[in-house]
Amino acid sequence: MSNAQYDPNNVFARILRGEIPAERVCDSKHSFAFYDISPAAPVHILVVPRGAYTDFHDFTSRASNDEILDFWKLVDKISAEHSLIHHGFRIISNIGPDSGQEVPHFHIHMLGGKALGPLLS
Ligand code: DGP
Repeated sequence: MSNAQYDPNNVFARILRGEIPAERVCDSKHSFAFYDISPAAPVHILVVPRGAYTDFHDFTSRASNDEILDFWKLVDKISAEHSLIHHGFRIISNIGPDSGQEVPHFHIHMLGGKALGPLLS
């Protein structure tokens, strides 16, 4: 996906603008983390950049180094503060149509809180 296709009214853009509520986990200068509305594991956190990026490729190719570092540092901070790092956890990002990406604003899923089993089971 290219940024030309970015929909400024996608649900995560609306959460970032405060137009619809979300259960905040934590945030940083360039990134925001909140709980998934339909959790697939006991801990299911979504992390998004504040900037308008459609997916992982769009983010990685267009975001500044500061934004990219801020994003992954926040992921690491959450993994430590939510005890995910001690027992293990999974990071997933759906990218484009074949992945089933529903929300066209780059995000990662942080899943944990139980033994997750094989990825494709
Ligand atoms: P994906 O398929 O990777 O685009 O996953 C989108 C996720 O976003 C999905 O797990 C459900 C979650 N989600 C969708 N709408 C909302 C919402 O309004 N609030 C929150 N917190 N999560 C949402």
